[in-house]
Amino acid sequence: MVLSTLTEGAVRGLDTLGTGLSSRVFDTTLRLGVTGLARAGKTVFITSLVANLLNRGRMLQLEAARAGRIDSAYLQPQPDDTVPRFAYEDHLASLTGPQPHWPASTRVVSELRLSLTLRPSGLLSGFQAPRRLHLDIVDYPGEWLLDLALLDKSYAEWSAEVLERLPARDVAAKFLQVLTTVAANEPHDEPQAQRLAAEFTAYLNAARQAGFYDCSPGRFLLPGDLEGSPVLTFGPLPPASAAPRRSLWREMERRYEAYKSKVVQPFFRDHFTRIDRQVVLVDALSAIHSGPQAVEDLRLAMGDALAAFRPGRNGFLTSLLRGKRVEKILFAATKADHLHHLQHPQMTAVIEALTRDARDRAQFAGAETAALALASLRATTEEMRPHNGSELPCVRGRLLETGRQAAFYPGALPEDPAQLLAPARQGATRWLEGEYRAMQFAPAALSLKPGDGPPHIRLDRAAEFLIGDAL
Ligand SMILES: Nc1nc2c(ncn2[C@@H]2O[C@H](COP(=O)(O)OP(=O)(O)OP(=O)(O)O)[C@@H](O)[C@H]2O)c(=O)[nH]1
Ligand SMILES: [Mg+2]
Repeated sequence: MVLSTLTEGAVRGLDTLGTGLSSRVFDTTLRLGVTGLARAGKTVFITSLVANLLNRGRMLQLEAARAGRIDSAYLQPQPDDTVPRFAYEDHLASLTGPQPHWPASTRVVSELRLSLTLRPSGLLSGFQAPRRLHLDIVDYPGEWLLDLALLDKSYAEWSAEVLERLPARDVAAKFLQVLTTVAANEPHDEPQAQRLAAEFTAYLNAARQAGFYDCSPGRFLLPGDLEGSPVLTFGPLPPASAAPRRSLWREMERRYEAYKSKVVQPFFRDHFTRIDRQVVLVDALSAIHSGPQAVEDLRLAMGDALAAFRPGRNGFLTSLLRGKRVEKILFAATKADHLHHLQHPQMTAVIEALTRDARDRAQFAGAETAALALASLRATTEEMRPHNGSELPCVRGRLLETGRQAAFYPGALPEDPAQLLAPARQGATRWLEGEYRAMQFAPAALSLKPGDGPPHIRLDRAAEFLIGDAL
């Protein structure tokens, strides 16, 4: 029975399903982590997934929904009292309200519990009690995974690595200039520390804007309620082997260590190690649009972030996990509604290639993995448009900037993703073969039939892979 694969199984006597009979309901809990780098599409994914599990009319590829095994679905108070609740109702209202708009960027980890009551199936179903699955969905920034690597690095090592990257980046010029004015061996002076940290944070944000993904420490970009606190008030300094006590260098080193023990370790202990299933969202199209360097950067960042899923390398994580591991990982290229479905296979090939190294390693660690292209909320329709005697597969939607309807062709994605990834690895600065355009669409105004969730592409397949075996 499926129960054996789940993490927590409990049998509780409950009066449910409105039968008036005191049925014994099997309760199981599954924790689904949803992550991805900034703007990858986490919030829209969770909102649409929950809306489509509550109203399952568009979830035909989710076998349990198609077969009618899901009796009911409802939101419940989550088990963790100190984690902010995922603002499902607000996000859904922005996406499906009378003036639909994308939800605001989110800055913290958040959580939501969706409970599903399930009808027993199979030969003995008449004798079996109904089951209930609590799906705890946890939204956390992918940047926080990158911080795992810090646990193995001393302040001097981390500083050296960061400083080595900077001279090649225009966005680092101001920080490097400030660095020349800082006396690392002099006694620590708080205004100086703050200036250094502020410039370093500004650099990280600018780097992120410019399409670089290796922007760690992750909490500098998403400080939440730690903003301004000493654990986020440090920056890299060149080596100072004989830095005296109470010097700026020593204080920066102390804060870096505090960041590791007070920010990074608690995240892995309290959130990461409890995840059973994981979806990693990737906005591959935006990276392709930004150019080869962004694609290569994305590939490297994915590799680093996913190192967390093969914990053997990291002593701290191994000891926390004690043999437990994530059972399934789905890599999903988001916003597939920017492409006509004729181009979806190419998009899937790109996401497979981008995450191949990481997937091979995660598989090695025992997790089942899959990759697909999806749109959490479909904002476009498809159309073929004549072009130079042939037909171009386009998508049509309302442009975010102007509000006008427009048809859009993003460019021909190659059949072989190596045509994108190889030049990116070799350091090309622009695509030779083709041009890729990106366009932002606004969510479309919807009139949903009763029983239907918001329109999507392959969200049901994603759900089938992630939780289908538990339903
Ligand atoms: N067309 C389309 N655009 C999408 C879809 N999902 C996300 N987007 C776009 O991507 C942007 C980011 O989506 P979010 O869900 O807010 O991404 P996030 O990962 O939660 O972002 P942060 O909270 O800032 O890290 C949205 O504002 C939309 O512009 C989709 O299914 N279709
Ligand atoms: Mg978000």
